[in-house]
Formats: sequence, C-alpha cells, structure tokens
Amino acid sequence: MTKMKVQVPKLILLGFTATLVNGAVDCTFSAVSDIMPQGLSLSFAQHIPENGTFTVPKNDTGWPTDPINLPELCAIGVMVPGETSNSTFGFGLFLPKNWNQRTLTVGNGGLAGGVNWQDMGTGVKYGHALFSTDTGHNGTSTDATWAYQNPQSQTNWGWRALHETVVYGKNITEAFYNSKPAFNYYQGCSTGGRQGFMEAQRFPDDFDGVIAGAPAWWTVKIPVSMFDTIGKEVLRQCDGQDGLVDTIIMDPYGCNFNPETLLCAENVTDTTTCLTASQLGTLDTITRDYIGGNSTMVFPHWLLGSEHFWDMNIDGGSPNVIGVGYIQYFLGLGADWDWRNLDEAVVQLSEQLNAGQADASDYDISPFINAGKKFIHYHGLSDGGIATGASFYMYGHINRAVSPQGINLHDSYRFFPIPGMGHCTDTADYVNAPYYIAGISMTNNGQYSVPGYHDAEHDVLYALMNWVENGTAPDYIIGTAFSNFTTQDSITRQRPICPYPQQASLDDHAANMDSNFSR
Ligand SMILES: *[C@@H]1O[C@H](CO)[C@@H](O)[C@H](O)[C@H]1NC(C)=O
Ligand SMILES: *[C@@H]1O[C@H](CO)[C@@H](O)[C@H](O)[C@H]1NC(C)=O
Ligand SMILES: *[C@@H]1O[C@H](CO)[C@@H](O)[C@H](O)[C@H]1NC(C)=O
Ligand SMILES: *[C@@H]1O[C@H](CO)[C@@H](O)[C@H](O)[C@H]1NC(C)=O
Ligand SMILES: *[C@@H]1O[C@H](CO)[C@@H](O)[C@H](O)[C@H]1NC(C)=O
Ligand SMILES: *[C@@H]1O[C@H](CO)[C@@H](O)[C@H](O)[C@H]1NC(C)=O
Ligand SMILES: *[C@@H]1O[C@H](CO)[C@@H](O)[C@H](O)[C@H]1NC(C)=O
Ligand SMILES: *[C@@H]1O[C@H](CO)[C@@H](O)[C@H](O)[C@H]1NC(C)=O
Ligand SMILES: *[C@@H]1O[C@H](CO)[C@@H](O)[C@H](O)[C@H]1NC(C)=O
Ligand SMILES: [Ca+2]
Repeated sequence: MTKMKVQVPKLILLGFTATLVNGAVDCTFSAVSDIMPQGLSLSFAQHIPENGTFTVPKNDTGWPTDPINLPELCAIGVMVPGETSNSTFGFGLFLPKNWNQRTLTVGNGGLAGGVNWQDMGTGVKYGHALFSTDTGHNGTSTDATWAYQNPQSQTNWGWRALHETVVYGKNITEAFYNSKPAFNYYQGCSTGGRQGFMEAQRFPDDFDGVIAGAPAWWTVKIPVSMFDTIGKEVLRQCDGQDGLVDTIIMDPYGCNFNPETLLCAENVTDTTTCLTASQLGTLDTITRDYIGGNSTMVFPHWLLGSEHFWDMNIDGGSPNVIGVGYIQYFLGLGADWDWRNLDEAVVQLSEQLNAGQADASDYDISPFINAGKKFIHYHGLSDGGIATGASFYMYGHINRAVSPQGINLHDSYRFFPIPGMGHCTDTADYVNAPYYIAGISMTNNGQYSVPGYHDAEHDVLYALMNWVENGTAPDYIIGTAFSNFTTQDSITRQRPICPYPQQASLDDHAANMDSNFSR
C-alpha cells in the first residue's frame, strides 16, 4: 500500500492553451450538406442557442431525454447507408460555437440503439465537438430482438458503427471549423466501456485518450442469476477491516467475511432477515468466480460490498434480461430459449460465435501505448451489474500482454477502482461514497464537471486531457459525494481514488477530509 498525502483542494480553474475556434460554416441544412463526406446523407442540421435544449428525434429511442442548458451549438444528424438496410447506421454531432479544438466521442449503454444525446449534452459543455453513434439500430437498453439473425446489425453494435462515426465525425468537424482537431478523446461506461477497450485494441489511431468505465467487455460470458441483499452485514464486518470505520469498504479483496453470521437460527419462521443454508449456498456461488469446463474462467464474481446493487441482475426472480436476450437473439437460440437451460454448451457456443465481434479481449494494446496514447479505466467496487472482478482480470491480462514487451503499463494505462460505487454511477445510501468523478455518464442533465472544482484533480476528463496534452499522469482522482447527487447542491465528502494496485492511505486523513466538507 502506498501512502499519499492529499491537500484539501483549492478552487483551480483550468486554463486552456488551445485557442477557441468559431464555426466557419453556418448551421443551415444546405451549408452542412455541402460538407458531408461522399455517400453520407444529412438528416438534419439545427442551430441551438446559448442555454438551449435539443429535442431528441421521436424515433431515436435509446436516449430519449432532451439535453438542456446547452452552449450555443450546431446539432447534426447523419445517416450512413450500408449495402443492405441492416448495415445502415446513424450518428449525431454537437458542434459548439466556441470550440476548444478537441473532439469527444461518447459511448452507448446496454443494448441500446440510438445516439447518446444525453452524454453529448454533458460533454459539449467542456467545449469539445461531440460525436455519438446509434450503433445501427433504434431500441431500448434491454431489447435484443433486433439482433436475431441479423449479423450486420450485430457487427455495427460490436464495433463498426462507432469506428466509422469517429472517422466521419473528424472529417465533418474539420470541414465545419476549417481547422483540424488537435486532440481526440473518448469516454463511455458499461457497453461504452467495452467500446473504449475495443477502439484502443482495434483502432489505436482513433483517439489520443480513452476513458472506459465498468466495461461490459466480456460479451461471450454470461451473468448468472442473483439473490438477496446482505450488504449491511458485509459492511458491518468489512468496513473496519480496512483500518477506518467510515461506511466505505476500500479493499473488498482484503475483507475476511464470514457469511455464517447470516444463517437463520433454528426454527426461525421469519426468514426475511436471515439466510437459510441453501440460500447461503447461492451466496457462495455469487461471490465466487464462475469456472467452466477445463478450468476456464467464465466470469469473475461480484465483490463484497456490491450487494445493494445485485437487484440489477434479478428481474422478477430471473436473470437480467440483457443477458438472456443476448443468448436468445445474438446467439440465435430464439425467443423460446429459457434461462434455466443455461449450460456449458451455451457458454461454448457463445465463445465460438463471438457475435458481432464485440468481445474486447485482445489484451495486447501495445500499438495504442506505443503511439503515445493514454487510457483511464475505472470501475465501481460495488458494481452489481458488471462484476468488478472482470476489470481486475482485464488489468492483469493487459499487464501480462504488454510488460514482457518492455512497456511500463502505469505510464500509459491506469485502472481506478472506485470504492462504494455501483454500476457506472450511484452509491448505497448507507454508504454515501464519494464516487463522483464527472466527465460524462455519471452527470445529470444540464450539469457538468464538479461544481467549484473544474480541474484535473477532480474531473476524470480534465485528468485525461492533462495526461495526454501535458504528460501529467493522474496519481489520484478526488471523488466527490453530495448531500443530493441529483441537485449537487452541497458537497459532503471528498476522497482520493488511487490507481490499482495502490490504495489511498487510511490514516486519519480521510476522516479529516470528511469533516472539512461537512458544510
Ligand atoms: C472528408 O472526406 C472527403 C471524402 O468523402 C474528402 O474529400 C475530404 O477531403 C475529407 N475532408 C477532410 C477535412 O478530411
Ligand atoms: C437557462 O434556461 C433555464 C430553463 O431551461 C432557465 O431556468 C435558466 O435561468 C437559464 N439560465 C440562463 C443563464 O439563462
Ligand atoms: C417513427 O416510427 C414510426 C413507426 O415505426 C414510423 O411510422 C414513422 O415513419 C417514424 N418516423 C420517423 C420520423 O422516422
Ligand atoms: C433511428 O431513428 C431515427 C429517428 O427517427 C432515424 O433518423 C434513424 O434512421 C433510425 N436509425 C436506424 C439505424 O434505423
Ligand atoms: C435483416 O435483419 C432482420 C431482422 O431484423 C433479419 O430477419 C434479416 O434476415 C436480416 N437480413 C440480412 C440480409 O441479414
Ligand atoms: C425447534 O423445534 C423442534 C421441533 O419442534 C424442537 O424440538 C426444538 O426444541 C426447537 N428448538 C428451539 C431452539 O426452539
Ligand atoms: C475441454 O477441452 C477439450 C480439448 O480441447 C475439448 O474437446 C472439450 O470440449 C473441452 N470441454 C469443455 C467443457 O470445455
Ligand atoms: C496543461 O498545463 C498548463 C499549465 O499547468 C495548464 O494551464 C493547462 O490547463 C494544462 N492543460 C490541460 C489540458 O490540462
Ligand atoms: C434530490 O433532489 C431531487 C430533485 O430536487 C429530489 O427529487 C430527490 O428526492 C432528492 N433526493 C433526496 C435523497 O433528497
Ligand atoms: Ca472502511
């Protein structure tokens, strides 16, 4: 464990070295049409005034919320026709009037089809030009039916639509401002995290820096069904084991947890507050890695402290519909396939098909690293959706792939496990973890960055920019908790989040930081 002193942060406003550039092209349909690359068709070009709202097109169902409080910008919708209607995809751009000469591509979530207008609305407040793809279909996060016997759409969702969106997006941006983007960035979480790894693995030229959160990268693996919440008992046992009773489990792997304390006493009739012996067996299954035939890892376990969020994986007693839909429609087993029939053969079929080539398990990212690019990876230690163990597994395998090539991984890629954070955002109210590190995807509509702390110490996007553009690596990112995370009105806690394998030192410093922020 590395000790680290962290000053109580001061308000630092980030001074940008890039000059602001104004659009060289009017935001009219005909002017924007003229700068479209060959073969693309413009759906709309719409001028949004300062502090305006963008109205999401009606059938664009992936992110239907209208982003508000926007800076003045040009909103653009583009269709990329494919050889068949199944291979067609669309993408959106927000090109701000005052442009900082950077681009930011945002990722998608779950199985959703649609332009992520919501995260674009957050990202454009930083001054970047924003891109997002619809991944080739319109649909909600849990709907997989579009994928059935539709390999073109699977490939679009797997990797193609995002990559081509970036290539076209840079082209359109340069023509719009008559100036080439100086730096290109990416951020996404969950499916968006998978997309970030995929890009770094396959298309190292696309971005100078990537932020990938809670990557659902292991698409060929299958989440198993979940059970009840026992989080408070885990917290009771594990909280103090990291050296500080503060409702936060800093090191779930370091906790020696005894589940037997949850066992129902003899003859107990109310089993809502305890677990039966067979329920304890289920708990063991959940908190252990899923090892398949021939001792292969099928999927890592959920960590201690994630119990509050396990309900992400139960849906009326059956497993998460995303996982089930994936098997039914991506693997082609059809709507009649029942999750109770999950067996080794399904796991093997999944490995073999690698539907849409979406599996981001090419661990050798040396071309990305050798080109001087930077990668920030984060994952909530309390994630009940994508097991955090998958990120530790990913880190370990990337390290094993690049270290023998003489690469010091820490110089280019850092993994920040975030204590107490659920899937991409959120904390249990009995934990109140300072997890918020801004960027896109954990920020509410109309907001951006950390109020009062628009800087590289507190905001992961600024941290990445500082790393890429100044060579200043993030040794920590300070997470923030608010009394109400929705309104972000008052800060209750701030804590450094350290890159793995370091951990913030747990002397009385953390407690001091808490008291400094109880205002
Ligand atoms: C954009 O792509 C078109 C081809 O479709 C090409 O002619 C043009 O030069 C490109 N523009 C930029 C700025 O890259
Ligand atoms: C921005 O618009 C909102 C309504 O969406 C309004 O309440 C607010 O006062 C406006 N802010 C500024 C600075 O004009
Ligand atoms: C929206 O979807 C409906 C039903 O699929 C279709 O009839 C309509 O033409 C679509 N509208 C647009 C603007 O694409
Ligand atoms: C999704 O819906 C939007 C809005 O109606 C439409 O413009 C777009 O073509 C659709 N995307 C796909 C891939 O069908
Ligand atoms: C296109 O997708 C539909 C399902 O949305 C599927 O039935 C059809 O076979 C696909 N066509 C091709 C050529 O893959
Ligand atoms: C549990 O129930 C059994 C059978 O009714 C009884 O013999 C036993 O004494 C009970 N144990 C306790 C601890 O109440
Ligand atoms: C184990 O490996 C053997 C040899 O590669 C293979 O034939 C078999 O299908 C594997 N079994 C499982 C359950 O993965
Ligand atoms: C680079 O460093 C300078 C000097 O500290 C700072 O003003 C600037 O904001 C940094 N750039 C980025 C992108 O963080
Ligand atoms: C936080 O604020 C939102 C919006 O005002 C409100 O709906 C919500 O109930 C508040 N949450 C708590 C825990 O107070
Ligand atoms: Ca603790």
